[in-house]
Amino acid sequence: MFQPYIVDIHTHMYPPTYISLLRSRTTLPMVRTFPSAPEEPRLLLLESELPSLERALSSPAANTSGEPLPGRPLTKHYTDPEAKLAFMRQHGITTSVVSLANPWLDFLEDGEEAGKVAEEVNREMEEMCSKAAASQQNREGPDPLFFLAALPTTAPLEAILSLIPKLSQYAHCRGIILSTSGLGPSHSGLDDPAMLPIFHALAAAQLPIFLHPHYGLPDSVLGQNTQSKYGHVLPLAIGFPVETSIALVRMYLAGVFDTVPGLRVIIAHAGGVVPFLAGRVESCVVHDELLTKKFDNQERRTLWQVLREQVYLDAVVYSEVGLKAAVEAVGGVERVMFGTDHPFFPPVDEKYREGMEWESVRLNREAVRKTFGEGSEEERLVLGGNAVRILGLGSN
Ligand code: 5CU
Repeated sequence: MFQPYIVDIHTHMYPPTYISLLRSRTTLPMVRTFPSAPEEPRLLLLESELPSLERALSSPAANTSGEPLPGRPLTKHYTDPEAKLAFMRQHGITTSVVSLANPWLDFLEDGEEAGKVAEEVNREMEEMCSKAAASQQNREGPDPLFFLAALPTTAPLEAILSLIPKLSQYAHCRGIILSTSGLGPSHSGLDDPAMLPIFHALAAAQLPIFLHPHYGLPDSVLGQNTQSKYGHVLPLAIGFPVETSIALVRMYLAGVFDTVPGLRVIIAHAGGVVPFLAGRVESCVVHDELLTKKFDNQERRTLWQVLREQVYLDAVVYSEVGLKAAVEAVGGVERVMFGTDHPFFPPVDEKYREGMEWESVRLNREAVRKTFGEGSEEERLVLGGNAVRILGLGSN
């Protein structure tokens, strides 16, 4: 049977420093328990979870309405490296490139604290990767774990810039994870010119950005109380990928990719809606008075060109239609890499959590198999070959 080398480039954890921080908080993001389930800490991350938090707090004795408790269970998969490695073994994943999960350090208003937490989190990530490598010394091929570092986006610019070159000293760091928020607490976005020195520094250090959503879409679009009516479906399936798509297009329109040609960006969730809508973006640009003046249209690289030259996509889209669009958008299978989004999307039924294949992984793995053909060179590339090449996993 075909046994490919599988690399998971979209997989998260919360290291000890970060979890203690979440446990100490009473506003989002936070870890908290509820009287109806005191033994089950819950992880609360998203704005859309707030109405259900308020309801749970106003009738604390029981969860009488049948509505699930807010957030998601904080399972050991979020915190325990052994659980990550067991999940990998269970799903035939040979190497994982782990990143801090959302909302990273965006919420830390004290920039000095953000800087310290970033250093600790990144150090803990490296320690985890090194320990895993040491425990599997005799294996062939890349180490089991690598990581994408966290940046303290609310810290002063100089502090961020001084941290970036240090990341390359970590043997297992292969890039950074970044939200769409931009610098500071004001959500100025990634098209803010203040981001440019950071993009230059990342390009110089050859550290790609893994661009990941957290903020989604406002209630005016998702509807009030989306959580109690439709659970997490709208924020996660639509809000997240649309958020990332807008961030990428803002970077493109601001000329970030031309200003920093060495910048490389991996877009979560197969590029969101960009593969489907890039043509519409292009059409809007050439019909826009402001933008045609801003770009000299003779010189302008199209969004399609930028996608093919500076952008990679993960394959976390769960369907052949989405995967085919992703491959087309970036100009070939060589720029698409498998991922799972673990530990998010566990099987809902408690009794299936241990030892069973996760439906979320099965769906993604099956989409890759069906799109490229089992045992094909394309499948081999998407499942692992591309990640080893693009992220330099073969050496450390
Ligand atoms: O289930 C969720 O809320 C999430 C999340 O917050 N982040 C993520 O990467 N996937 C799912």
